[in-house]
Amino acid sequence: MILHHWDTDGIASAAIYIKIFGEDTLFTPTIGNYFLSAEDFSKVSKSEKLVILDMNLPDAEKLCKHADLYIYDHHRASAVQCAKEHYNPYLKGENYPSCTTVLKERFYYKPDYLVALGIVGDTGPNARQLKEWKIVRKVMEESGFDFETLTRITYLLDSSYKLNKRQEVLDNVHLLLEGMQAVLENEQLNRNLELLENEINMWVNEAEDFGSYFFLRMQSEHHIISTVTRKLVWELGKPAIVVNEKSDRDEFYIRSQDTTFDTAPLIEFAKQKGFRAGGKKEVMGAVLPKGKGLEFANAILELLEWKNAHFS
Ligand SMILES: [Mn+2]
Repeated sequence: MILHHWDTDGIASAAIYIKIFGEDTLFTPTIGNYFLSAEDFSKVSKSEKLVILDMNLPDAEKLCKHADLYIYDHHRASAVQCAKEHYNPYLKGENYPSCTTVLKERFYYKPDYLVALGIVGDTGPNARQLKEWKIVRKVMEESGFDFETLTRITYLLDSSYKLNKRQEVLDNVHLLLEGMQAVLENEQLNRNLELLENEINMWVNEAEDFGSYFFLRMQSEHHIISTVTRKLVWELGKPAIVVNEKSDRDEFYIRSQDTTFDTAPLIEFAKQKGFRAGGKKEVMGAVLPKGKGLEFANAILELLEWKNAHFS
């Protein structure tokens, strides 16, 4: 079984793995959960061999009792000792832009559109600054698609998880294996995107400018907090803090383009408070109990010493 992240990098990683090793059962956790629910755990633990792509699951150790575990990832993680293989350059202190570049290195996979889309999906316009940009550039030259079109493909693939369509996420792996044109022409994904773009733009427009950063308090049942935060940072060029108040939980997101910014102490802080939190150097997401979002945002602001502002 292949367990993969629900985003473009996770979908492209699963596609690469299938291309190398052949067909396998696909699984993605309940969307929004960066861990396995009891139900997910029981489904996953029935397989003999489990390959985890582009996810750092906190309960990975527990899976070793049930399955041979192989992990390929690029998120912040600590070594899972019981795994047959845990290949994550982060364990050696190296940041890789995508899981697809991890698979490329580990299996000597020839860089193609799958590797490129993983990079574009996870890094967006920052891809141009990476040493891996040459992979993306080559795909652009050979396909005739410009960067905007590659970005659109990642948005189309990501539209499924954002609208909470779990089966569609899995279906997208084989759709992507048909090629980039097949994704661009897929009617369902295009309908998804139109719906999402309207909602995301609405929230981005409601963000409050606090001078050195943006703050947004939003209410959406869709998985769009990370997109909204990225859009604020990438299009308006300032760090952003976003709180999303859902029916059953609050979500928190912070992102900055400042190269000196590191979320490590923030993640530590959130975990000490008993919340699920994770991310990369420039971004942190946390899931909070319902009604705790604003309080947490204020605590983070104090920790960062950005300004004396108080969200209310
Ligand atoms: Mn990734």
